[in-house]
Amino acid sequence: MMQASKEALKDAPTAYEANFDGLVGPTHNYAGLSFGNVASRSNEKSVANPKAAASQGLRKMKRLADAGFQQGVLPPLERPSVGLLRALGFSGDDASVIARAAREAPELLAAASSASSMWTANAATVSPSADTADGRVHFTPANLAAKLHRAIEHDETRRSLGAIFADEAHFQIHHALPGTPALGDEGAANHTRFARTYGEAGVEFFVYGRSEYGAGPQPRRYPARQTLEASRAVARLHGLDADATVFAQQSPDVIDAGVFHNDVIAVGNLTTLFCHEQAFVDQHTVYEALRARLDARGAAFTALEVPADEVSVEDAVTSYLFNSQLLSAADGRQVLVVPQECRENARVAAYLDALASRSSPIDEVLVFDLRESMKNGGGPACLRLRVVLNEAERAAVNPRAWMNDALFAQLDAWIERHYRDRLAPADLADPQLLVESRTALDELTAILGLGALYDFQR
Ligand code: SUG
Repeated sequence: MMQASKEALKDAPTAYEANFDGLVGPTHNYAGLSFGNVASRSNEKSVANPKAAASQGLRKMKRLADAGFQQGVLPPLERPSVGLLRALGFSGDDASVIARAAREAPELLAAASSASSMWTANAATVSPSADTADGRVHFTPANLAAKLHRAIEHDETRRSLGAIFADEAHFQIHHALPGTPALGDEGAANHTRFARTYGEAGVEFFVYGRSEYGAGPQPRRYPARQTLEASRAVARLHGLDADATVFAQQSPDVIDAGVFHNDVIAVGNLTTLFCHEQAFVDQHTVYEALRARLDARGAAFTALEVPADEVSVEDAVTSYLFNSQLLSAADGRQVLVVPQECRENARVAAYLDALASRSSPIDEVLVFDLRESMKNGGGPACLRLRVVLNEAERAAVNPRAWMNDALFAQLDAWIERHYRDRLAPADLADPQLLVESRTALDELTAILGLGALYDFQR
C-alpha cells in the first residue's frame, strides 16, 4: 500500500493538496445554535475564549506548514452581521440595531454573531481541475440552509474565495445552490476526493443525509443537513464525469447519534477511506462502488474500517476520531491529525496506539489542542477546506494567503492585539464588540492582501 503510493507519486503530474483553514473570528462564542450537533448544544451558554480559539487554530496551521504541508488561511466573515439584523427589521444606527436585537430577539443576535465561518470544511465543495470538464478548479459555496447562523455565510464566503482564488483562467467560483430544504448543502464536510495521485483524475465521493424526492431512510431525532439532490447538483455544476462519482447515504442512525456531517464519521485521502463500520447505508456496496471506480483509474482502494466493538459511534462523536485530517507527507507517508480529545477517550487512544503495530495505511498520528472549536463541534477537519492545486494553480493563488513564519508572526500578534479572552453570551449585546471586530478585520485585510473585502470597508 505504502509502496504503491510512493511509486505513484513519482510519476504523477505535480499537484498538491492544500488545506485552507478558517481563522477564528473575534466573536467566537457558545450559543447552542446547532441542534443535532451534540457539542454545540451541550456547551450552550458557557464562556468562550476567542483569543485562545484563534491561537489554537493558528498553531495548527503553523505546525502543519512547518511539517511541509501546503497550508493556507481563509479570513473570518464580518460578525456580528448587522446586515442580517437589518434584514430582519431592526433599524437605527448599528449600536441601536444590536441593542434592540439583544432586548427583543437574543437568539437572532446570537445567529448574527456566530464565528461559524471558521469551519471552512463547510465553506464550499471543491473539485480539482483534473476532475472537471473545463479543466478549472471548481468551488460551490455551501448554502448551509439548515441553520440560520450558517445560511448567512455563503455570499461573503464567495467573496473571500474570490479574493484568494481570483484568476478565472484557473478557478470557477459558483453561486451557492438555492437555500431550501430540498437542496441543503453543507460543502466539503460531505465530500471526499479519491485518486491515485493528487494530479491525476480522481473519483469524487458525495455523502448525503436524505433525499428530498427519492427513497431511503431518514433520521428521526436530528436533521439530515445534506440532500442527494444538492450533491448531484454540485457534481453537475463542477462538470464531473458520471463514471467518476459515487453518491452514498449516511446511516440515519448515526445522524441521530450526533453525526451531523460525514466528516464526523469518515475521512479519505488518495486511495484510503478511514471510517467507522456504521457510517453508511449499505456500507459494503459503497466500498465496492469506490473500489470499481478507482480501479478504472488504475488505483487500488483501501477501506480502513473501525469496528463498533473497538470504538462506538458515541466514542467517535465525543472524541472526533474521524474528524481528523488524513494527509500525505512529501515522502508518501500518511499522517492523521487528531484532536487531543482522542487521547482522552481510553478506547480511541487504545485504537490509535494499536495502529502502530497493525498493518495500516496510517503511518503517524499528530495530536492538536483545538479545545475551543471542539466545544462547538468543530475538529481539525472542520477547520480546513481542501483544495488540490497543480503548480500553475498554486502560483495563481493570492500569495499572501500561504502560512509561513512571517504570516504566523503577524497573525499571532494581530490576535493578541484585538481578541478578547472571555466572551459570554451576554457580551454579544455589547456594541463595542462590533467596533473591535471591524477594527481587527480591517487590519486583517491589509495583512492578507484582500483589498476591501468586507461591507463596512466599501
Ligand atoms: O455547523 N457548529 C458548527 C460545527 C461545524 C463543524 N463542521 C464540520 N463537521 N465540518 C455546525 O454545527 C455551533 C455554533 C454555536 O452553537 O454557537 C456550530 O455552528
